[in-house]
Order: sequence, then structure tokens, then C-alpha cells
Amino acid sequence: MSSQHSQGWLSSTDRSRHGSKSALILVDLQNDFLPGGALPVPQGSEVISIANKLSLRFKHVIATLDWHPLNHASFAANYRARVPGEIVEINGVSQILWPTHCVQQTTGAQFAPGLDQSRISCVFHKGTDPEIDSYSGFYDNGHRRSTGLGEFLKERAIKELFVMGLATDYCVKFTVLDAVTLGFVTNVVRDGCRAVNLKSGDEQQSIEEMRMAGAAITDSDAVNPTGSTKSARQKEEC
Ligand code: VGL
Ligand code: ZN
Repeated sequence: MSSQHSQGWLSSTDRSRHGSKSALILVDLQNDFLPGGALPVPQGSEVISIANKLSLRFKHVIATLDWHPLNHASFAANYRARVPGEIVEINGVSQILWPTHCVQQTTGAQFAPGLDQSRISCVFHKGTDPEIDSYSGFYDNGHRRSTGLGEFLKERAIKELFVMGLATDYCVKFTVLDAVTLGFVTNVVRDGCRAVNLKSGDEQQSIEEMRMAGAAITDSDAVNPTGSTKSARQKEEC
């Protein structure tokens, strides 16, 4: 039995205990990415109601938070004579410089006020290392350190992910690409995402990249997670 477990087999009790095998991943639904924030994503607040609607359909709702120290290497303000949008290289990794945003413990880093947090069972912080950025919810941009999200999902035998949030062309895209690489059946909830669009067309290009990598592009109305029965909708703590 224990050898079966190590090969990924699950007993029926494991199955009923874990319930649904899919999870909703809410990417960076934080004040600084909404209009009025430090790094506003156009129309970013429109996705909050979609997050609230979808959260009711999943047993496993997981959120990521961009969570930077003030001395973070992605902030233009931490360089002499650099402005947001410029590209630098830090320890061999290319980095776009951003306005100071999502600083740990600040209002800008908090969840959007309209977001129903009651359904979120676990929060994964990223971008905490001052030396390297982390667009993906799974790994930093150098793929050096895991946030723990992949391990969390695999421990619960979650096989399918529905990803939405901000921003399509950065944190959603890299989260989705890592999810596919890690072997998750990965769906992008397109109407639940908005893009920064530093260059016009970035949004469409990101969608194509995710599709080419093997992610399915879907809309919130079509999201019906496997095992989303009434009992499966009980919230699970982290
Ligand atoms: C993000 C730029 C910098 C994002 C985070 O959440 O997409 N973008 N930090
Ligand atoms: Zn950031």
C-alpha cells in the first residue's frame, strides 16, 4: 500500500477526503494592480466579480500575492537614473523595471476590497526575495526557488487548474506556463484576466503563447470543475 502511494495511487478514502481534483488559482488580485494603484492594470477591477462567482464552484481556491520587500530589484526607484519600463539584467536574469508596487504589509499589497476572501483556503506569496522577481506563482523568474504551490497541489492530488487574475501578460502567463510544465491540466479563464499591455498586442500574444504551450483558453461561464458537488464545495483550510 505504501509503495502504491509513492507511485501516486490513491485509495477511495483518499479520494473522498480530498474531494474535487481541480483548483481555482486567483493571481495577484491586489490593490496596486487595480485602477488607482501603483501598477494599474486597465480594467483590472472587472475581474473581481468573476473571481467571486468562480470561488463558489471550487473546493480548492488558492490565491497568489505579489509580495515585495521595499528594496526589491524590480523597482526602478532602487536604481540611479532608471525609469519603469527599462530592462536590466540581474544575476543573469533579464528584468523589466516597474514602479514600486505590492510592498509587503502596505495597502497596495492587500487583496482588492471587493474580493470574497472567505473561499480562499491558501495564499502563496511571491517576489519576496529582493534579488529576483517572480511572475509565476510556482517559481521565481530564474526557476531557482519554489513558492510551495506546486507541492501543495500535488500533495492534494489536484490535477486540473483554472487560472485567472492579473496580469495576463506577466503573472498569469508565467503561472500558466509553469503549471503546464508541471503536468497540470491547465485552463485560462480569459474573461477573468486583464493585461498590462506595455506594447499593444501583448495580451493576444500571451493568450497564444499559453495556448501553444498546451493550456486551454476558456470563459468563466463554461467553468465546471470536476467533482464540484455540493459537498465538495465545503471550504478546505490550508
Ligand atoms: C505583475 C509586474 C510586476 C503581475 C507583478 O502580477 O502581473 N506584473 N509584478
Ligand atoms: Zn511585482
